[in-house]
Amino acid sequence: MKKIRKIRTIKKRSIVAVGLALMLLCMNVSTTNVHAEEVETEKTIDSTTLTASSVTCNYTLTGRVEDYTCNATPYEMHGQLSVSGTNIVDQYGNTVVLRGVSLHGIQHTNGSTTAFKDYVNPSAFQILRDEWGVNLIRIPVYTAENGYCQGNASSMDATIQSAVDYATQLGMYVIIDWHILSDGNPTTYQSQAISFFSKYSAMYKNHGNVIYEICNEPNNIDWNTVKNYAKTVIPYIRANAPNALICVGTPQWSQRVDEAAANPITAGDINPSLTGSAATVKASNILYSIHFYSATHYDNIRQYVVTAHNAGLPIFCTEFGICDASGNGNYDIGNADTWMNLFKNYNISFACWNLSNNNESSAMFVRSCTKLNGWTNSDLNTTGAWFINTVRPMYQEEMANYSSTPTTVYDGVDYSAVYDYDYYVTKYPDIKAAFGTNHYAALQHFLLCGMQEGRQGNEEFNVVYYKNRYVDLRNAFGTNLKNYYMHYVINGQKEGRDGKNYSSLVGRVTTLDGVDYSAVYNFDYYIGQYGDLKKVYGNDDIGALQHFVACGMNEGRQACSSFNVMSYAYKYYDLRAAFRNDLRQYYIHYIICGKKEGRIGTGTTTMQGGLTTYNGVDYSVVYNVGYYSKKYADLRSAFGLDDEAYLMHFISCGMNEGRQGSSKFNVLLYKNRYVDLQVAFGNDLRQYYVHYIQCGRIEGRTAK
Ligand code: IDC
Repeated sequence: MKKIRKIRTIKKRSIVAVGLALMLLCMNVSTTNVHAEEVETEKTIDSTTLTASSVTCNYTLTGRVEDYTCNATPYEMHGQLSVSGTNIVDQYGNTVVLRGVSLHGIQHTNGSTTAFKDYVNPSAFQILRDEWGVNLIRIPVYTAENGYCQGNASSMDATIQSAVDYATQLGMYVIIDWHILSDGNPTTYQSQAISFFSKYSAMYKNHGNVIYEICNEPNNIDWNTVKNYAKTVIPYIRANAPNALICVGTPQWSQRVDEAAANPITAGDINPSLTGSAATVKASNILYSIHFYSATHYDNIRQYVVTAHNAGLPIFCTEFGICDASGNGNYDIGNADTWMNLFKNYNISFACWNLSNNNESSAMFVRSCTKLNGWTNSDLNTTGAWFINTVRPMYQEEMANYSSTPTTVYDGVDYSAVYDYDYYVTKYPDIKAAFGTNHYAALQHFLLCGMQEGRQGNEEFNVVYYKNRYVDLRNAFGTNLKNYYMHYVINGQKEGRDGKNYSSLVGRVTTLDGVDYSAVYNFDYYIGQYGDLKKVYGNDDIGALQHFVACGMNEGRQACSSFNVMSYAYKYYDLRAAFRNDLRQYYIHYIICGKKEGRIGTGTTTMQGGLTTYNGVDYSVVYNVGYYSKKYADLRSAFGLDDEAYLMHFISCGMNEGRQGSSKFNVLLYKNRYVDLQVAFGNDLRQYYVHYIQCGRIEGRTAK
């Protein structure tokens, strides 16, 4: 009672004195979320601490993702991480400090409005990344407290997987934290831990951004027990993810890194088949957890870190708070800053507890804020404001260093064979104007746009020359310029090719989209044949072939001396029956089968074979398509290669009009020659044809 009154008094004064942040702090003091005996006493709030904790965020948050652009994601900058000495280093060997936010328990809620798993959403993560400066998300998978080993595995699985997906899409690192706590002995749920880490390391074996934390806070248990647990569990992770970072908790709620340093996990512990010195070296890519809560943990705990660091132990602060160890109560900002300075000196990565609106000091948002993203300043609790003030300058410094550092490497590929920053920005003033001295952004422009546009990235490599020079590449890549650059970077340079001055074409392209047209197509023949094409494609074999494929074949253009589409169609009635006037198909047929079958592509000038029977009547004694089509140009232009259309025409009109369908039958001769027929048929010409087919020919009459 007394205490509460005291707080209220302070609150009144403080609203005037220090404003909103303090008020928010005071709203938190009535909660009693205490989990660890060591902190039971840490619940009073005195005025000194209150004054020290009044933090306002130094940045104006908009919470709008579109206001921020991250010109390189954390993973693009660093890729797969590893441990070197006491440091985490990136794929280029540079030291990296991860700046993380820990979610609250993903099975927990704040008791009314908010389920903590709902902070797992892409906008939230993107704001953390771009506006706050965070590059790491920690996902606490509580084992107990109705957690993973107490009936909630499947819904927690869904949250873990979404969180990893979003983090991966945003290029952020992510810790999967097996959050033992009330179950202080990690072996309590050891078999569940084995299945859990087997499953997730298999699922994420290709995710260089996933970090495994195998036990949050061992407590009331000695290091040997923890170490034995680690020796048992880690091989299951290593079987799938041989290089992933792994964090191991230490005794006393992850404070006794000194005990781990005295007896660290060795390579032989993880892989018993090793012997000699190979077995006794420290196991690779393993870090040990230090946790602190700054209103509880002071120099004596820091000393454990100093001791362990001096002994060469890689340390990761996978969780900390700036209040007391209950997650609530007092803040000690000054001591939190002292801890952060130590971390800065030792390059220790960290994750701050916790991203929620829970009713406690360690929550980053005020209780009344139910937003799951889009936060602005008034949504921040003291922890949130302090955290942003702390990490955002680190982020800004990292980005500034990163973007001003000359680089030719992007996503693990070195583009120096085709790209040089100075050359690129000097040659293209628009790029200089847009990106200034941001080396990363200029390189990214080259990769995302410049190559497609055929921009030159260094003195030695000119993509047009490279393309002109190598017909095998033109056959493979066509007009996709980016592929030529990539080819040179990955293979071409090694093969001794070069991109120097070749202004005229070497060789001739015959392949487009994987189809080789050489059976029907030759560049020089094609442009030689057609003046219109020569003008446009004189020095562009890909363009000419594209024209041939898109138009030339449909138009029946001839593109080599050994294949003329009309000759081919005239010669083969089986093909005409199948393709009729679809000229393109005759070319394709010849490419795919005709040539192999020994069919002939030139030399035929009239249609061979063809359809002569309709409705059971055989017209062949008075009609064949070769004769009929050759004789009548009007029909040729109407029917082209359509045998059926000619025959239909002959039957329905041609005979009436007295058209001649065969050299063997001239209807006028027939009529004039036989008076009996004239008497019978008069001027009905059709009847003479029918008569000849049915009787006349058999009777030995003639009509030629
Ligand atoms: C606390 C939460 C609190 C919750 C409690 C039990 O802040 O809301 O009721 O856990 O689930 C840790 C633990 C971490 C604690 C945190 C603060 O890893 O789970 O969260 N803390 O007590 N170690 C030291 C402090």
